[in-house]
Amino acid sequence: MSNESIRAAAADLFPGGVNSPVRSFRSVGGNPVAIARGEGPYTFDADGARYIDYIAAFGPLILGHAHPAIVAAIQQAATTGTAFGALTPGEVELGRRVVEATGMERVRFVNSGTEATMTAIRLARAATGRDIIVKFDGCYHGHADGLLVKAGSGVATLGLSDSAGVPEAIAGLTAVLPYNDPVALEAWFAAHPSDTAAVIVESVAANMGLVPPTPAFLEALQRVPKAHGALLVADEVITGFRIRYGLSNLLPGADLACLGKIIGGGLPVGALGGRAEIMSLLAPSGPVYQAGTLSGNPLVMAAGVAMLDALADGEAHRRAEALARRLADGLAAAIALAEIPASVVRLGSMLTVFFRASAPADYAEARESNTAAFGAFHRSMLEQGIMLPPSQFETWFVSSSHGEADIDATIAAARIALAGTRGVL
Ligand code: KE4
Repeated sequence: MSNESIRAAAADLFPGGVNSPVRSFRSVGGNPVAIARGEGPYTFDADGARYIDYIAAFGPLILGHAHPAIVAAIQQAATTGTAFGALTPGEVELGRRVVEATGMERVRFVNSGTEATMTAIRLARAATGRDIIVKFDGCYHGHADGLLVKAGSGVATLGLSDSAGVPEAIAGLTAVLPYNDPVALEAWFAAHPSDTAAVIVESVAANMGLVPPTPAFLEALQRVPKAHGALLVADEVITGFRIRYGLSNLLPGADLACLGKIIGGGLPVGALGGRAEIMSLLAPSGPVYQAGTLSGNPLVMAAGVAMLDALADGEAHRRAEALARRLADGLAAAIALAEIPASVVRLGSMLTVFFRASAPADYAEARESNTAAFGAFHRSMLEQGIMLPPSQFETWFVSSSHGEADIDATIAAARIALAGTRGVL
């Protein structure tokens, strides 16, 4: 099948022709390609075209595509069965590694980041006896109803539904504050000192493009909720095991942390964990119900163990970060040479090119980016064999499987693609 025939068939099967909206390429224009296979830093579409890939399945593939150790682990696990609906050795193997790497006292495996954050919020509400949740504008925590909420009219007001089908009654239990604004967080708790169950935040915002937290914001996140009896939930679905082996260490004071992506080696996974006194509230040890047919699935656990064992010595992180630094530096030089109003933000092996003269500090500034220019840039890069995440508000991921030649080819392609954006600046 070709890209075109797969797109045509998919249009008759799936809403918008995809199984996750961002894959539609709607925000960058052009037609989505169908990826038939991946190998190391490369993906190959149904027409056989090769791309240097920076989507990395939106984060899990820090070792690159089809890593031999992960493929072998999945193949081996599959020979003994694919699911049992019972406790399995693989859960203990991955659970032990996650607990040792993160300092969590207890962990619960689920099947997606959405399930992890949804459960963490339910747990926080049970632990505090409170209903209100605080999130931050531009942060994404999956598609649970209470998290599809946009900022209300004022900073200290409750949120409004950000998706059809989410009742205002549910959205009204979530407040949305500006990211990187410790004063707004202080103001929220001054106005609502005792009715907030939890604050949930991406340890590094990567869903408005990459917008790192300021030290003042990190300090307020770990002080203010706690001072008012609320829990802090660190969403490390992207950053967990991405920046280092374990949690990012940016929010060591978090009461709960959510994981996903990397710990499943590219298979469907999520996890939440924290102190035993909180986690013990989860069924069957406590009154907070949560369940999952395929939670702790043996193939996922095997892939996760292979992934974490390959990351444990830190070498893959060091290599991916060095390559990302080379890429970010090259892109910044190309932007300066082209005199284009764009900026590069990098943290570890993650980066974003914002079509905005300076790096944004929050979502309001990120939204000032020229998305038409990003679309032109994305299409040109795709034509030159470089696969970028199809949105200005996503993050690029560099893997340990990329090579310097791939990075240099990407920078060369960017020089051409940047020149092509002049028509839409
Ligand atoms: P999933 O339910 O998609 O496994 O995870 C939700 C989630 C939770 N927390 C963070 C910080 C996340 O970034 C995500 C999901 N990330 C997006 C891309 N930024 C997934 C891609 C998609 O939606 O197709």
